[in-house]
This record gives sequence, structure tokens and C-alpha cells, in this order.
Amino acid sequence: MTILLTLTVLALIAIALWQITKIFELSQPKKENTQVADDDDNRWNGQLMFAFLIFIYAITLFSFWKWGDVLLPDASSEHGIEYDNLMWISFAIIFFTQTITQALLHYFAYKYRGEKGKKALFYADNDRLEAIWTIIPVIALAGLILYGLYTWTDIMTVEENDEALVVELYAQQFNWKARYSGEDGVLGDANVRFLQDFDGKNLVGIDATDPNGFDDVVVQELHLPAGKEVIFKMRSQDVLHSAYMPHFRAQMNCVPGMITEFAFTPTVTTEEMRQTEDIKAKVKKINQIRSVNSKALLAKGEEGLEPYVFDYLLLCNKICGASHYNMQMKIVVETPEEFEKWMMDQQTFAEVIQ
Ligand SMILES: [Cu+2]
Repeated sequence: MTILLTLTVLALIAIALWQITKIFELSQPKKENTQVADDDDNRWNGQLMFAFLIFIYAITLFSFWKWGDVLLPDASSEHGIEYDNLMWISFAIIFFTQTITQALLHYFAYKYRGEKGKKALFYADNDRLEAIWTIIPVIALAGLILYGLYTWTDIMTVEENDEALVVELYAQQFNWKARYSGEDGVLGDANVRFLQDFDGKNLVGIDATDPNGFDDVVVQELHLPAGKEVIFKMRSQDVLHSAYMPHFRAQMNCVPGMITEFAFTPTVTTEEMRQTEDIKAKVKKINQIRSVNSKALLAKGEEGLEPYVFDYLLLCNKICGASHYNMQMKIVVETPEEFEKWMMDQQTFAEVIQ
């Protein structure tokens, strides 16, 4: 109610001001044709068009300079290279076209501004010009669309591969769990109805009547072997989530009641990634900000911040509720030997429910 009253009062004040300015205008001695733009107005508008052109170019350059280093590092998956090429080529074409067309648009707006006595030329059509401005975009767009479709199909087609590691990503408000298929390479059946079984130890609802499930391994930190294809099967317990692994250029919705799929081959281990120049520079920058914030916290008598160390992450990329921002799981990419060793230390479902 208070808001409604405040809004009404504001609206009334606005109307009053508008009426006062009208009275003020009427009280002024009448000028010749004040409502019609003259040559001065038009020139002024043309120059403003130019100023706007300079503004958009300047802000583009400034953004590149200021935030160019917050882009993701090079892809850490096989298909990621294809994905990045597609993105950069599309960017380059769009950037080139927009740079030229914006310049022409604003230049013509200035050149053909209104002038007293200037008459518009009647120009019906020009077949050659129309052919050019139709054919060039057709070729460019068809090329981009075909290239995109081929890349998309290539990335999204999950081929049968007995060698591949099968991992389930299980989403729930607000955390992730991962399930490995174990020795048999087959994930046991699962359903949210079984979540309450075994005093809540059945974290992702594995069906205890399906023998395929006994060797399954459920973890809260995702480990992946470098160089091996991983087929992900996504499930959600409650609402729509999205499994987003930015460094691997991978994202797939997790939809309650169905299983979605995505596959990729990680190529760079966490340790190798930490040694790259790009990551070193990023970590350094983050830690500079952290140390400043840490000092401020310590000055207030609170606990300081730990220095940041690079890790791959699985994030949720659908706003799924209040703690969505913090719904993440660490991903460790390691050598196949390290992965095997880690896997040996994990408990199977049969061991967990004993
Ligand atoms: Cu989520």
C-alpha cells in the first residue's frame, strides 16, 4: 500500500512539473518554427552520430584491454578445440562485419543529414547492388550454419565405445554426486524412490535388486583419467539443473525423470593445467585480489582467505534455487595410473550398504 501511494505521489509530481514547464513555454515570446529542425539541429545530430560511433569502438577496445584476460583458458578436452575454433571464427566474421557496417551506418547518417533545399533522390532499384548484398550474406551465413551443424553433430554424437568410462552425474539442490559404473562398466538401475533405503546411505538411489549396481562407486569429487573418453549420464533428483564443465567446453541439462548424455575426452591433467602460463597468470591475479581482501578481513579481526589454487570445476548452470551459486564439484584430471589408484581406494555400493 505504501508503495502504491508513493508511486501515485511521484506520478502526480511528474504531471505537475510537466504542466509547469508548459505554462512556462507558453509565457515565452513565440519563436519562429521552434518545433521543426533547422540546419544547425541536423548538423548537431549528425555529429552526435559520429560521436556515438567513436564511443562504441572505444568501449569495445577498452573491454578487450580491460577484461581480455578473464576469458577461459585453452580447452582441456578433445572436442573443445573444434568448439573454440567455431566460436572464434564466428566472432571474427561478426566483428569484421559489424565494424564496417556500423561505420557506414553512422557516416551516412551524418552525410545525408537534413539540409534546407536538399532534395532526396528517387532511386527505384539497382539489381547488381541487391544481388551483392544478398549473395554475400547468404554465402557467409550458409557457411557458418553448415560449419556449426557439422561441429555440433560431431560433438553431440555419443558413439558406442566399450573402452569409455561411464560416469553418472547426479544433481540435487544443491550439490553434485558422481557414480562410476565399476568393473562391469554398467551403471545399476536407480530411482529416487530408493533414496531412503539403507538409512540414507544410498546417496543416488541405486536399485539394490539390480546386480549391476553393486560394484558402482558413488563419490563427491569427480576424478577423470586423461586421454580416455568419458560418457556422462546426467540425472536430477528435484528440479532442472545443468552440468557445466567450462574448461572442457561441456554443458548438458539435468532433467528430473530422464537421463541426458554428453561425452568428452579430457586431455590435460589438473597438474599440467596449473603449470600453464595462462593459469599461472590468472591464479596470480586472483591471489592479489584475495590478499587485499584478506588484509581487510584480518584488520576486522576475522579469519583471512586461503590462497587460491586452480582446479577444474563442475558447476550448475541453471538457476535452481537459493544456493545455486554454490552448487559445484571439484574435478581432478589425472594420469590413468593415478586414476586407477584413486579408484581402488573408493568403496563400492555393496561395501557401503554392508
Ligand atoms: Cu542446480
